[in-house]
Amino acid sequence: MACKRGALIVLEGVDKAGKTTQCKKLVQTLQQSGRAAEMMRFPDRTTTIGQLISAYLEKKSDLEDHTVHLLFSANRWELVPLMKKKLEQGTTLVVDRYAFSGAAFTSAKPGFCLDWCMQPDVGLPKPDLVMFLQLNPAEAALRGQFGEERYENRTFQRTVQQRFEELMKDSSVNWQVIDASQSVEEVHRNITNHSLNAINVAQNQPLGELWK
Ligand code: 2DT
Ligand code: MG
Repeated sequence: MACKRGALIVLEGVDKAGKTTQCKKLVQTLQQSGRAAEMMRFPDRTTTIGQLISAYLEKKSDLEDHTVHLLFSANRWELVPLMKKKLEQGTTLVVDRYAFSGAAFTSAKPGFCLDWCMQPDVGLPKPDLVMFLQLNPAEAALRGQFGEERYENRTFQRTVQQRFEELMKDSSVNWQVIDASQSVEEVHRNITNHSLNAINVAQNQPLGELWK
């Protein structure tokens, strides 16, 4: 019998919501329970395309806005063969940001509509679960200053939040909103519960195509 596929689980949210911390904790918990699980993150700054994106985010280079948007998308597509292979082998993938960040961040720039921003990612492997770590701007501010990278400022993040809210209206995606203002352990418990459920459902279903 072919082995059951892993689930594609994505964590999204504005900066400071705790995505990276929670992704790591989730992978650890899944592994400790005997499940195959690995973390991925987008952008993946290790590839050739990822290095272009990284230099842009660090403000070491400037790229035209449409161009960098397409690079972020290409950075996901270049990892698709690997993602599919791992999922088929039964490994659950826990992903820090995905196409939703892609559409939310670029469409927060003047002159971009959400629909145009979504198009390059249409047909990517569809997440079985997308958890949005919800944190209001006041609470995010309590977690300290933003860093020095591009996009790390309060006005831009507010617009990004609004774009995420638009994306969450799409009921073809399994969105779960997680209250990220709770303690790290409480958030982790919540995320683990949703994930175990998604893993159970996904193993009997084919992998879907995003926004298609
Ligand atoms: P971190 O490495 O701290 O997550 O920051 N972004 C991300 C986009 O603009 N488009 C995308 O497709 C993705 C995945 C969000 C990465 C920054 O890059 C932004 C913050
Ligand atoms: Mg960041």
